[in-house]
Amino acid sequence: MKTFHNPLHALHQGREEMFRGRMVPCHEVPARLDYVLAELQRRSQGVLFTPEVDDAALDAAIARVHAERYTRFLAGAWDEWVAMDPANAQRDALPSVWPLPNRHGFRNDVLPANFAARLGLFSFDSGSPLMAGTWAAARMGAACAVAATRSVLAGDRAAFALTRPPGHHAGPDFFGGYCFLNNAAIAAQALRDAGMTRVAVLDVDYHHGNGTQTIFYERADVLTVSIHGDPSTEYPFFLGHADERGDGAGVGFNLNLPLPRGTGFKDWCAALERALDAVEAFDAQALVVPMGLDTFEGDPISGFTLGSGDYDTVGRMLAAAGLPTVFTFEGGYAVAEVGTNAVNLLEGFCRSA
Ligand code: SP5
Ligand code: ZN
Repeated sequence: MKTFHNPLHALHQGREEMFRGRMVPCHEVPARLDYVLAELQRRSQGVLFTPEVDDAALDAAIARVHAERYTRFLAGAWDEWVAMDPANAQRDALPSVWPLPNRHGFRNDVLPANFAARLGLFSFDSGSPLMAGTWAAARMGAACAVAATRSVLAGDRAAFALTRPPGHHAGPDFFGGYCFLNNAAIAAQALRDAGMTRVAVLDVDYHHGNGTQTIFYERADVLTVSIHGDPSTEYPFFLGHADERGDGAGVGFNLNLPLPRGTGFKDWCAALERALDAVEAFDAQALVVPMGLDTFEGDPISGFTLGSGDYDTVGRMLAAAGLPTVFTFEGGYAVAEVGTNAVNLLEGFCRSA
């Protein structure tokens, strides 16, 4: 399988995230991707590419999913942060005030002049630091998602976008959950734009793919399915329940399969069977898999108990769907094991594909 990555991912390197009133070291670190690369090379799994970027084509692919005022904000955010106070150059930008438009009637139609206010307007948590290289890294990640999509459109059975920062929590106009651009949604939309009439997204990250759900919630042409920790107790808390089925034309085209913290492989697998049944019933022409490895038993911030060997089975089950498949790299914070787990899944897929 071809893997698309870009060394510029390392420009995004947060120092600390807010957790329970304290700043704690970031979980989403560049070494995660390095471990995956090292394992791909060690096991000679596939071929590595760094995509050449056509700026206009990339910006167009991103604009199909994200609001213009949001990407304009991201592109200039670091300079504005430093302009607020030159001392900010030594600190990552984190939001600390949010408009909560749905619940309290705060307005989100007036763009605040104050940068800290805009940082809150375009985000939903204070765990996703933004720094000088965030936009470049996120943009190159999106380029990898587009390149993986092109390789599948050109006839490859599957391709892997080894993206950092991850993407599935990012919505049309907000970042959060360590995510800035929704690489999986960009891939799904690019597949649609290339003529695939029905595209399915099957999110296997521990956390609900709230950004992807929101992006496609009112559409019948992209089925979104997510298997994740029950949001009653697990991040991102405010979306991901089983009764969210879609809206308008999209009713019936979103499926959430929340599972309790502590779920092991047997029950997780039963959920994957249900997810794959939904993909089959939808008659998808292509599949996008936001591939989080934070379902692993050793993950420091998650609560399922999949073992390293189980990812081989996951890969084989995904391959059995028989669809052209784009993988994007999402969570997985047991850093030393994330390479083994990712490549187990990809190898399992390739052996069965
Ligand atoms: C892509 C992805 O997997 N995003 C997950 C974002 C989760 N963010 C909140 C995690 C808070 C966990 N902090 C635990 C610190 C304990 N030392
Ligand atoms: Zn996750």
